[in-house]
Parts: sequence; C-alpha cells; structure tokens
Amino acid sequence: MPRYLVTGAAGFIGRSIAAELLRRGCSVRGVDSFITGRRHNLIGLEDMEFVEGDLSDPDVCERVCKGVEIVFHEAALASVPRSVADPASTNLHCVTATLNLLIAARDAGVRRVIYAGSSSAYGDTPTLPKHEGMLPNPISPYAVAKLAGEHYMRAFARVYGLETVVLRYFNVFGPYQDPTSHYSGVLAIFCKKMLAGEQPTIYGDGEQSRDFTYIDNVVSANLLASEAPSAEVSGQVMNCATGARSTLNQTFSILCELTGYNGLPNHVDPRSGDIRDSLADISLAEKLIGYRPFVNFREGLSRTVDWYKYSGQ
Ligand code: UD2
Repeated sequence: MPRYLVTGAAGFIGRSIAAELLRRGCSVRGVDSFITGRRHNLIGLEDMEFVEGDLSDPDVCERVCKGVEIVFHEAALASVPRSVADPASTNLHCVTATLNLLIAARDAGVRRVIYAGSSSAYGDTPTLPKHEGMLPNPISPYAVAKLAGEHYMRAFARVYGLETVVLRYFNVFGPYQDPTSHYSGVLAIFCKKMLAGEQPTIYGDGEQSRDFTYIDNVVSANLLASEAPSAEVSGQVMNCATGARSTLNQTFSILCELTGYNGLPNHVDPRSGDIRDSLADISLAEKLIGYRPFVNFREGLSRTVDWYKYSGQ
C-alpha cells in the first residue's frame, strides 16, 4: 500500500511533489480528474500508482485514501477569473472535494493531511507583509473556496484528531505549469508567449505586485510539513512564499532579458477579483517547520524560462 497520496497529481504542484517523493524512494499514489491536470505531466512518474477520478465523488475519495498515511491535497480549480466566471464549479472542486477527502481520510485512518492554501485568503488589505495573524478577507469566489478548505482542515484537526497542516501558497510558478489556458498563472503565460515572440497582456497598469514562489521551495515546504512533529504543526496555517515581491512590470522586464523578447506588453483593463499587492511574512513557517526558500525569484524565473524553452511545452 502506498504511504503517500498526492491529489491533483497530474497538475503542476502535485506532480512536482510526487516526483520528489518518488526520487526519495517513497511509495506514492496519485489521483487526478484531468479537469485541469495534464496527462503528459505524469511522464516520469511511472512508479506512482495512479487513479483517475474526481474528488467531488466520495467513492473516489474512499478508494484513494485506503492504506495511506499522509495526504498532500493539491487538487483544486486554481484560478481567480475562473471562479468569477463559474463560482459553483470552483466550490464543487475546492470545497466539496476537500470535505469529501477529509471525511475519507478520517475514516481510513490517515494520519496527516497537508493542504494547498492560497494567499488569496488575505484579500486586498493594504497591510504588507501578510502574516497569519491577520483576519482573512477573501474577495473572489476562489479565495472563499480555498479559505473554506483551510477552515475544514482546522476543524478536522480539532474535532477528529486528524493532523492537518495548511500551507498558504503565494503565486507558485515553475516547470510543468500549464501555459495554455487563459486561466493559467501569469508567469507560465508570459514565458510561453514571450519565447514565441508573442505580445503578453498585462491587466491594469502592471504595478500590481506578487510574492512569486518557485516550485522547488513549495515542494520542500510540503516535505518539511509532512515530517514536522504533530505538536508543532497540527491545526496550523502558515505562509509558503519567497518573502519578496515583484511588480508585473518588473517581471516583464526580467523576462525580456531571459527570453529575448523585445516588444511591449499590451495593457488592458484590470481583472475583476484581482488583488493589488501581495507579500508574505514567512517567519512562522521558518519557526514551525524550518522552511527557507532556497531558490530566489530571478533564479526560479531563469530555470522556468529554460524549461519552457527546452521541454517544448
Ligand atoms: C491567486 C493567488 C495565488 C494562487 C492563484 C491560483 C493572490 C495574491 N494570489 O493568484 O496564491 O492561489 O490565485 O490561481 O490572490 N495577469 C496579467 N496577464 C495575464 C495573466 C494574469 O496581467 O495574462 C495578472 C493578473 O491580473 C494578476 C497577476 O497577473 O494581477 C497574477 O495573476 P495570476 O492569475 O497569475 O495569479 P493571482 O494573483 O490571481
């Protein structure tokens, strides 16, 4: 029986966690519905037991939790604009699916669930950096849905004694992120377009900022969260980020250097549901699990551009 379950294993973050677990010789089961996950992300994960299924179906949750000790719950419909266009689907695949998974995990005797939270929980408050003691203030249906999942994690820790850890991710990017949907993360879209010599679109003036976080940092945070003593981490919520921010305009300039693109961006109206600025205080994760981002933004961008260039994706 596999010891680890990764949900959303054909998605960008899930496949990256699964790959690292396999590299460490762990036995891993993955589940994905392929709503946003991609079959070719499973290439290289042949040693993983894979189940195709949708976590909004409780039977799928029951099946995949069987015999597992630790769950990395990465499956979600991750996009603010997608949730604005279709809040019910976001609720189904983020909230209902998470609740189903928690119930199945509890019933199967899973020891710990690590949950992919989102920095969107903080909303558009002016205070920077965002720290976990701040009152959540979600402004998009996506942010509400991801925050609801966090609350379920804490409630299941409290009420049923399931160990749960929430990592609030700040704009994760890197290899394997899907660049093909207009709901994709901005850096995946920009890398793909600019390498192809196509003009990227910036919503608004480009002065909005993000704490962009390279995937390897996020994978390491997950493994640390899985290994930390229960008394330190169970029921906790902690930021997972770089702890530095860049505006989209600055990011565009760096990408011009890295990709050789020499055009201008196309500025259009700001996007509905968007947050202006985002920056994390990462001291809690450092204290509780020893997390430190070891790949900075620029190095991460450079690796990401190289990956899109040479992988043909
Ligand atoms: C939110 C969360 C992030 C994660 C993500 C999942 C915040 C601060 N961050 O990311 O942690 O949960 O959702 O999807 O809430 N943009 C352009 N051009 C494009 C695409 C995007 O200008 O072609 C802009 C967009 O308007 C936004 C910024 O780039 O201001 C980042 O957008 P995104 O969709 O990559 O991520 P975001 O911040 O909604």
